[in-house]
Amino acid sequence: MRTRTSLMPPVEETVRSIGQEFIIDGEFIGGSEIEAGHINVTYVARYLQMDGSERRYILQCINGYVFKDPVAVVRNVERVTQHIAAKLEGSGEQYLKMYPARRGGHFYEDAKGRVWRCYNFIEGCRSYDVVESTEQAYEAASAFGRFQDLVSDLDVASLVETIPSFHHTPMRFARLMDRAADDPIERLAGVVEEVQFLKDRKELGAELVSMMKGGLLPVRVTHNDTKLNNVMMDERSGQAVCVIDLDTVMPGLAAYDFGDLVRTATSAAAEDEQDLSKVEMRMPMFEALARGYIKACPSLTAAEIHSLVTGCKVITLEVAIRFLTDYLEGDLYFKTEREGQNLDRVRVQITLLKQMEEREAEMEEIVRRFADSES
Ligand code: ADP
Ligand code: GN1
Ligand code: MG
Repeated sequence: MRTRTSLMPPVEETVRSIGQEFIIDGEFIGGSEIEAGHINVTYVARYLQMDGSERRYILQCINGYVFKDPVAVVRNVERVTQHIAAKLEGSGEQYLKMYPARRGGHFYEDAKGRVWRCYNFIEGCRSYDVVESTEQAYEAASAFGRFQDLVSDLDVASLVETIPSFHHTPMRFARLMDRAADDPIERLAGVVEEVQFLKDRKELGAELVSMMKGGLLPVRVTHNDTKLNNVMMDERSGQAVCVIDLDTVMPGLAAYDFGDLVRTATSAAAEDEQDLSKVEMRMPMFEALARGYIKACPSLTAAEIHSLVTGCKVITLEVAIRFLTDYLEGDLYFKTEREGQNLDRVRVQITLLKQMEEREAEMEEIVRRFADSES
């Protein structure tokens, strides 16, 4: 005899069966996939509550190719979410929390060894892939600055490096050079110009790492993946509500977080835009980001503030290197929907980096102005 649930579409059936592994309230009424994000597989699950209302949860399968130790990722996220919850409990604000699994802990490992976790759904919000206004840029920067401030008293040693050397740009560069040398799937011929552009910036790639090694920049708990679409914004008021995607929260530099935010929240073009004339480093957006970030994170030192513009260039370079490496390796790391998408992403980053280089003095001037007004 066929059960009722086996007639469900495959996605619904997956969501229902994974949802059963967590201690969450209500009766399952539906589920669907969320396409945003390049790394994990993310589902939203809907549950009917006793009082007739509906509650949503996020069920997420941690990418085992990207995170070699997904259980360590869950442990880090436990530490960070508990640290933040202790500060925000009772405030009325929405913050991220993981639900316990029936078999203990905050994760479920399925028969294929994939690790799943369950989060509360941040309600009344949405995330954006492309920034729409300076107000939105300001909100996103305030949210990431505030996040950094909330975890500034969390011991860096209590977190493991979920991806070792994640922002070690010279190591990323070396891997790209290796792939350019062995050209495993014969894609090099089509990207010679891009490889050369990145090669010419080898020294830039080493700047933050050497400042960190020289003790010039403090290592703190950072988010490390501060893309615009990793902050949930209130659908009505437009205010930033909650920072998500905590898988790479680990020891890092403020410049990484500010840099990635600027990379993703200044241009009007999507990260994989094919019409490069749309890619633009818009100074009003940059200004709003610098203002929001510096204001929300008063613990930034003068040296950290001074490193922010370098962070923008280094992170944009680093992400270009990573996209190109993945393209040469056969698109194994970042989710892609079409052939050449990683290469399109590379070209957008290169275009953006060229503009940052041209406008560097202007960017420095803006940062200086906000730093002075906050001190
Ligand atoms: P990835 O690592 O693949 O980027 P994310 O954790 O960023 O995964 O999740 C992908 C998308 O799912 C986000 O951009 C957001 O739109 C949505 N999402 C993730 N977590 C939540 C949440 N707790 N509440 C609401 N939406 C969420
Ligand atoms: C990935 O997970 P997501 O989509 O927020 C990646 C980031 C890259 C970004 C580029 C764990 O971010 O490092 O900057 O894609 N996350 C991981 O869009 O590698
Ligand atoms: Mg994400």
